[in-house]
Amino acid sequence: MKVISLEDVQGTEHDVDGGNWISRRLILKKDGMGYSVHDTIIKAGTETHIWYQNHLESVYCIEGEGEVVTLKDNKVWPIQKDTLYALDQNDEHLLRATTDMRMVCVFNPPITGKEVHDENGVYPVDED
Ligand code: 9YT
Repeated sequence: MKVISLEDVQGTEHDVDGGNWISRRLILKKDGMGYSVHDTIIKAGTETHIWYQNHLESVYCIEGEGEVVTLKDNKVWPIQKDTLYALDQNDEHLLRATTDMRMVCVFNPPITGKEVHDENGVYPVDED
């Protein structure tokens, strides 16, 4: 068994600043769990275009509020503390943070740890 605290990750290469967000990667591909788990802060007032074409992601908001817009239908999904959204269709979306939002994110397949979004809001496929 392992126990990992946020403090263990802060200030390491697995504490990644993506511009609109900061992602602290707690569990990664190297841990062999089949998914990764991140504690992510989305910065207040930001809008981020995201399209994880190679990953499924669940996002559980534990602090703050904002909204997600799914781009295939322009639907607006309010997100607040204690709400989870699941991108089960690899949904292209905009994430807007009204306040700072703290999110627990789970990715399948797991990311390796250092990824930041490319210009299309995508993480690359892991070739291994
Ligand atoms: C909620 C979301 O997708 N934010 C972007 C960062 C990503 N979750 C990550 O790498 O932790």
